[in-house]
Amino acid sequence: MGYETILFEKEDGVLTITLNRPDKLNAANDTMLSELQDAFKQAGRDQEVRAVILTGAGRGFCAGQDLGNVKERLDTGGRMDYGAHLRHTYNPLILRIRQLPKPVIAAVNGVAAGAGMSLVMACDLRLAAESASFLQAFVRVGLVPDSGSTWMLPRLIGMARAAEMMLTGRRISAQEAYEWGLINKVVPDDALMEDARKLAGEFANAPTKVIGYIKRALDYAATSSLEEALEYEADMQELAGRTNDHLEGLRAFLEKRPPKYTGT
Ligand code: LHQ
Repeated sequence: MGYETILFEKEDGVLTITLNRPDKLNAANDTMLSELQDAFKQAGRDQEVRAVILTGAGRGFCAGQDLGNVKERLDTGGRMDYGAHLRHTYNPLILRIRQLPKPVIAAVNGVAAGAGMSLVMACDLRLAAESASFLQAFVRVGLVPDSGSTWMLPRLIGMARAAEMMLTGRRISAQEAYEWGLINKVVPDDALMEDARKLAGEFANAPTKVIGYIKRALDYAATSSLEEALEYEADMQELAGRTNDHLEGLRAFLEKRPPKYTGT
C-alpha cells in the first residue's frame, strides 16, 4: 500500500495501522487524514481483516491537527475554513471507525492530544502504555473540542471530568485515564504491542459479523430511548441469529468443544 504518512500491515486477520510522522508526534496533516480514511475503507472491504489496531510510531500517538499546517495557511493569507475542514476530513473518519463492522483497538503508545484523543475514543477498546497521556488540547490553542470529543468524552468519563479536561486542557496520565474509565487497560511500555496483538488475535477468531452488530446496537442505544433500544436489539438479534457463527457457537456449546468462528 503506497501510503506516505501511515503504515498499513496485515497479518493473520489483523490489520495494524500506524500513524507515522514521529517527528511531529504524528500530528495529522491532510495527507494523513485522507490516508486514514482510505485505510479504514480498505479494512471494511477486506474480508480477511477481522480486527484493526491503531497505534503511533515513535514517542507519541497523535498530537491532533498539525498546527504547522494551519499556520502555513494563515501566513499565506489563506485562512482555513475549520468547519469545512472538519466536515471533509475528521468527521467522516470518525464515522468510518465507528461504523466499521469490526473491532478497532487503540494501542496508545504516547501522548494523544486534541483530535488525536478523539481518534482514540472512536476506537472500541483502548490499551495504553504507562507513559501515554491524554489531553483535550483544543482550549490551549483557543479552539472547541471536535472530531466527536464532545459526544464521546462525557459518555466515557462523565460530565464533571469531561468538562474539566475540556475547559482546562490538563494532561492526564494513562493511570488516571484508566481510573476515570477512559481506557480499558494500562500496560508496561514494552508490552503494549504484544498485548494489543494478543487481543486483536482473539478478535480475529471471534464472530466478526456479530461484533459489527454489537457496535451498531451500542451506538444506537447511546442516543435512543429504552423502547427504541429494545426494538433495535431485537433487529440486531434477528440478524445475529442468522449468522453461521451463531450456529457454530450453539453446536460447539452443545458438543462441549471450542467454537471455530469464521466471521460470517
Ligand atoms: C506538533 C504538534 C502539532 C505540529 C507537537 N502540530 N507539530 C481540527 C480542525 C481544524 C483546526 C484545528 O484543529 C483541529 C483539531 C485539533 O486537533 S486542535 C488541537 C491541536 N493539537 C494541539 O494543540 C497539541 C499541540 N501539541 C502539544 O501541546 C504538545 O506537543 C504535546 C502536549 C502534545 C506534547 O508535548 P511534548 O511531549 O512536550 O512534545 P513537544 O511539544 O516538544 O513536541 C515535539 C515535536 O512535535 C515538536 O516539534 P520540534 O520540531 O520542536 O521538535 C512540536 O512542535 C511537534 N508537534 N504537536 N499538533
